[in-house]
Amino acid sequence: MLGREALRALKSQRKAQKFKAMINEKELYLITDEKQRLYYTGYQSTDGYLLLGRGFSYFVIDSRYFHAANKLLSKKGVNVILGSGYSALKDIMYKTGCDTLGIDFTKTSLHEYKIFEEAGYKLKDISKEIADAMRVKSPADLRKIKKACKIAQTALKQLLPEIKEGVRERELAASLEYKMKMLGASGPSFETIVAFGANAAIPHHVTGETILKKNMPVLIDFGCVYEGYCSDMTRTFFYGKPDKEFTRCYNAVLKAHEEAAKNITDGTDCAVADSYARKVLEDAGIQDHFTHSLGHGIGVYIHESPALSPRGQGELKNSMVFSIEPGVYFDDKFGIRIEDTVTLENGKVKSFMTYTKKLVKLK
Ligand SMILES: [Mn+2]
Repeated sequence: MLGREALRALKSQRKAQKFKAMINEKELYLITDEKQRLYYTGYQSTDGYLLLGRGFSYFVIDSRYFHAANKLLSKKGVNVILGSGYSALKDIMYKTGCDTLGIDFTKTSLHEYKIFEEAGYKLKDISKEIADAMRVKSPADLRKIKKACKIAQTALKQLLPEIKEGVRERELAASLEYKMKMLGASGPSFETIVAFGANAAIPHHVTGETILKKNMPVLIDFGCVYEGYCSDMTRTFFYGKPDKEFTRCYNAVLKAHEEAAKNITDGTDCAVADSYARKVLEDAGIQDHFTHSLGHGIGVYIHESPALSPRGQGELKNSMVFSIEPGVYFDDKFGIRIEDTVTLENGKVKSFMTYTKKLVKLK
């Protein structure tokens, strides 16, 4: 009987099989990026590379990981080779009669590029193929993302009593990251953003020494990594009593979020998805303050394909995972963003977040 780890690896292997159908004879796709390796093999390592050919695959890994990787992947039909550097790649190219090497140009250094060029291989950029294939998540991927979302939300709830007058942005961020790790995350999925007052008007404010005072918005954008998969979430609280303008803008952003979640379905064009939210903010007369796109894919990377933006390409499909995060920003005043990590299930948006999106006033 297969253990849990082996079953996981088998499922990941199916992804590689699907991907391999696109590969032409004489082509070998090289996957070197750590997160892409994890996505395609289900095996986590800081080194090594995966080679996918038509009907075969190799995983080249050094002695630190060889035994564990071999145990896990060889019974799934992956040829696990002990080695480091690109001499094994050369052997495999020769042995399989391949003359074209598919590499991800966005993940390849000039140094590596020169090595492949000097070896005489025909080179082909496969960055788009890789990113496109990674848009769709397996049930195992979805479970990990769900858990990463659950950890983030639980940590946020635990943080609420600490949002008090006199606290610094930096202190809240550190506490939130500590809580996520205590709850089982390997770490934050990006540097936690805590922004008080006018700092919230900067969409990616650098968390600092600002002290919380009465009547300030508190924007927290954060997430964590669980078994290699990310979560992403933003909530904007108000510490004290918000004025009418803040409340009006908050409700418009909330409505923009809800409209997008309600209307996006299997097959929705990425640019159209963005327009659902933009239209609501237009009706509220604050569309010029929505200065970024509606969302982005989430998986082993915190930001991945597809982009839900006016220039977004492709369609949203079942089992994709992405963020819905409309926001508005008023310089020197305040900013508001409401973000959930969601998936598409049976043509409907299903949020991984259960935490309220309504305006929470803290005191
Ligand atoms: Mn995000």
